[in-house]
Amino acid sequence: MSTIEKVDVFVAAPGRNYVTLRITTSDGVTGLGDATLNGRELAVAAYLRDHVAPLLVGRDPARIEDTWQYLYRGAYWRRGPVTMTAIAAVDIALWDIKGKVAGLPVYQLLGGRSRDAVLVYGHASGSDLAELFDDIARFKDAGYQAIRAQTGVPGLAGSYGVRKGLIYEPAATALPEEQPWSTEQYLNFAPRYLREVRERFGFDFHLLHDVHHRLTPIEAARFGKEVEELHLFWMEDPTPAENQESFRLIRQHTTTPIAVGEVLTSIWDVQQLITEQLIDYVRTSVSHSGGITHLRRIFDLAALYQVRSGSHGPTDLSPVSLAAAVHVDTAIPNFGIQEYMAFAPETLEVFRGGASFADGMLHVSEEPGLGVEYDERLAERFPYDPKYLPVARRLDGSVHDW
Ligand code: KDG
Ligand code: MG
Repeated sequence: MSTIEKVDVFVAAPGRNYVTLRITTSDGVTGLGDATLNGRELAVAAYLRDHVAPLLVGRDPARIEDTWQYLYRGAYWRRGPVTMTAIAAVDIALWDIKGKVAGLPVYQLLGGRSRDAVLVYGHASGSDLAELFDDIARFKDAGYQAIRAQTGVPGLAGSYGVRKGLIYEPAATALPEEQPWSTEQYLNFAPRYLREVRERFGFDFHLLHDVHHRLTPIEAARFGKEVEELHLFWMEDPTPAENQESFRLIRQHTTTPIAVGEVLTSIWDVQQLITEQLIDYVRTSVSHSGGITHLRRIFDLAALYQVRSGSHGPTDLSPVSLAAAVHVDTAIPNFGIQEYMAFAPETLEVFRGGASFADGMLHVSEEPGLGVEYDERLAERFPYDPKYLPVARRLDGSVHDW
C-alpha cells in the first residue's frame, strides 16, 4: 500500500504571501494544497508543521474522507479559519494525488463535467468614477461577462476594493493600515454610482458589488431596495453573517440577490442561511472551508434549496485554490459564478498550470490531478513578507468591520 511519506510546508511571497502544502507518497506521487490565510499565514503553517504533518506520515493517501474526519474530529476543537484552512490544504493535496494516481483530472472524480466552462467575474475599480468607468471598459474589452464595481467614497481615504496598479492587494502594509468609514456617506453614494454604471454601460453584462460586511441588516435592506432596478447579479456580504438570522430582515425588504460566505469556514456557518433560503449564492472557498470534500458538501446542501455557488477567489488564495475551485465548479450542478483576479507574474512563475481564462470563462485543466506545479527552488527567491489587512474606523474613531 502506498503511504504518505513526506509533508512539506512552504511559506513564500512570489507576488504576495502564500502558504503551500506538498504531500509526497511512498510511490513518489505529490499533491499540492493551498494553506494561505491572509494576514495569519504563519499560524496555519505552524498548525500544519507541528500538529498535522506528524499525523499524516504513514497514512493511506487514498482515504480522503477518513483523513478529513480524522483531522476535524480528532482535533476535538471545532471549526475556525486556522483549523479549516489547514484541513483544506491536506484535503486538496490528497485529491490532487488521487487524480494523478487515477490519471484523471479531479473534476472527473467528482462526477465529470456539468458545464463546458466556468463563468467568472472580474474586479473593476477606480479611486473615482472616471477611473472606474475606464476600468469597466477594459474588463468588457477583455471579454468579461460579469464585472464587480467598486470605487472610493468621496471624502473617505482608502475605500475597500479599489486596486492600486494592476494587481489587487488589500494586505499591503507591515502593520494594519487604518481606513476611515462612514456608513452615511457610503449609503448616499454607492447606489448613485452603480446607477451611473448601468446608465453608461447598459444591462448586457452581470454587475456585482461587494458591501464587505459594512452595513447593519436594516441599512443593507435600504441599499438592496435602492439598487433593485439595477438588477445586480448580487450584493455581497451586506452585513456580517455571524448572526445568520439577521438576513431574514434584509430578505423581507428586497429582491436584490445576496451572496455570503468568504469569511465562513464550515457547513454549520451557512446552514441557516441555506436551509431558510436567506441567501442566493454561497461564497465559501475551497481553501478556507475544509477543502474539496467539505466545499462539495456545502454546495450539495445548497443545491437542495436553490442556492448556487459563488466561490471566493481573490489573489490571496493561490493558483492551487483557484484550480481546485474550478474543478468543483465544473462538476457541480448548482454552480453560480467564480470570482477571478489576475495573479502577479511572479505568482504564475512559481505556480505553473491550472485553469486558463478565455472569453470571460475559466477552463479547467485536463492534466491528471489539479494540474498545478509548484517550483520550490524559484519560490525560495521570494521570502515571506509579513503583511496585514487594513482595519476600518468610523469617523468617531471606533472600530468598524473592514
Ligand atoms: O483577504 C481578504 C480578501 O480576500 C477579501 O477582502 C476579498 O472581499 C473580498 C472578495 O470579495 O474577494
Ligand atoms: Mg468579498
